[in-house]
Amino acid sequence: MMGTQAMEMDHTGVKGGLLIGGTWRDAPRCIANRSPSDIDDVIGEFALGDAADVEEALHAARTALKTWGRSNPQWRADILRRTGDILLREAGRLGRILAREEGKLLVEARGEVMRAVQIFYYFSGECLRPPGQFLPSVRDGFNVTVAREPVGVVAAITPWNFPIAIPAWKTAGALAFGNTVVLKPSEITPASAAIMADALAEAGLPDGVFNLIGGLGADIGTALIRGADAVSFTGSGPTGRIVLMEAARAMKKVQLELGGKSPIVVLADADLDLAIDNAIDGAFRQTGQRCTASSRIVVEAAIHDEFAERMAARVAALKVGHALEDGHDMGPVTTEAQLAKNIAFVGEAQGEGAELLCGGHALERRTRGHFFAPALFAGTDNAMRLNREEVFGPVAGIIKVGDLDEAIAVAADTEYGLSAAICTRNLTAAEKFRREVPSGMVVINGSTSGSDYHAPFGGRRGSGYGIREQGNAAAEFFTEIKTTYFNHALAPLGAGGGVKF
Ligand code: TXE
Repeated sequence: MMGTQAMEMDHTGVKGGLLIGGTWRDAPRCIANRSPSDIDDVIGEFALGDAADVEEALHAARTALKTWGRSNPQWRADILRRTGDILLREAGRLGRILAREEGKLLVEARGEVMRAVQIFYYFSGECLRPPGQFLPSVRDGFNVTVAREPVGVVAAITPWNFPIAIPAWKTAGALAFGNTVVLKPSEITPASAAIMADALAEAGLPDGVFNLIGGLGADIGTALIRGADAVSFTGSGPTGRIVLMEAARAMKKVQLELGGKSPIVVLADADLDLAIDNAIDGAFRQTGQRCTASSRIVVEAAIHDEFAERMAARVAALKVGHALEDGHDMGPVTTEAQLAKNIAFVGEAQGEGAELLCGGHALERRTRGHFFAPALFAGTDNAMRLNREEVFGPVAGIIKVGDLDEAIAVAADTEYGLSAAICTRNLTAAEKFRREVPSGMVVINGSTSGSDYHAPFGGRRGSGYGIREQGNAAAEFFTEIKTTYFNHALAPLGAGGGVKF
């Protein structure tokens, strides 16, 4: 059983290794995990695995599957519950590390840790609730059972924007239904997942059931996908397409959770204060780095000018700064590349004629971090690149529309389909929007972001592929169906006069 290497990682300079078969080990290559609030703050050095490490981790997971896959569900439930307990105990320290490595505010980071705790508790219960069926047979003497078996070894590939919640919901879901896991966290935010690995071990998870391979997707992605039985990926659209093609070639079960260009529609009858709160939450909370971010703000003409003016004043007043310091509304952008991308999108939108109401430039702060003034545009139309491609930063555009029908048409005119919100007091309008918008999730009078862990999460079209994550959808993805015909009466074939088929 491994030690508590990752648990001590809030001290700088501690190395994060690869976890293979219950043992942490070093690798010849490492990457420095630097805080985006202060690039001089090094959280640790993290190992970069290679394809040979992946092969070993897959072998360990396949060996462990023989016992874990048939284990007593109460045992699995106890381990997942204890993992939640340990993460809860570590919540303060883990929240700080998460805030340091990702850059979200401490309050947001603590919220994410608490979500991971809730996910482990939820899936602890799910161990005892795998779906199944007992059917009368159309053939005399037989009965039919439809049982769920683990898929096998699950490859979980996760992004940087939720460094503990996404690894938690993929891992806890997989383990609950008897699968074993090889997790590849984002190389940009590896520390939180390493702490989750330690929590699982402390909770009594047997060696090899959960393995962690840090590394670059381009180096190890293919080996991981080819060697696993199922692949659960969250990340960007382009990488998702690579993962999908690789998984299809090897005929692996695969689910993709990708980006979005989620609209929030504000009708003229909306509670404007609430609508502005929702739009700000959706577009700017967590530095706009959420796949469900509402980056298109679709506003009915009758209230457009008042809405734009009031929202711009609120956005301009948002305080941006170090994730660990009090008094800020927004932390830094997580990577230098993402900061450059945000700035490039702003420049291009201005070039296309959009009106920049506020923000859109890099900010100097006391520390050397990737700080960016949140940007709000008016005068945008849905054909602009700003409104077509995921920025993944605090950059949003207001689109003026004449009425509900036009709002729905604009909301639907995107290659994505993750989340969509409408703010209105009109029940009929809300229901029409709910029915007609082609989106995996719809929110009435709320933010496009934010979700419950016991409900399916995910999108359509360019936003997702395969079975949804979380809630009862998790059982669909993490199990395979086995239909059994049982001739309990030892009846001869054709007994009872039924048709032979
Ligand atoms: O994402 P990637 P990155 C968007 C966002 C961001 C951009 C790039 O716009 O600026 O993507 O971020 C692994 N085979 N989103 O580079 O590449 C990779 O190591 C297998 C939006 O972080 O999609 C990481 O663990 N795996 C998104 C994971 O895939 C590969 C969240 C995600 O990396 C791989 C994240 C390969 N060939 C980024 N190449 C959202 N909408 O939530 C990389 N990876």
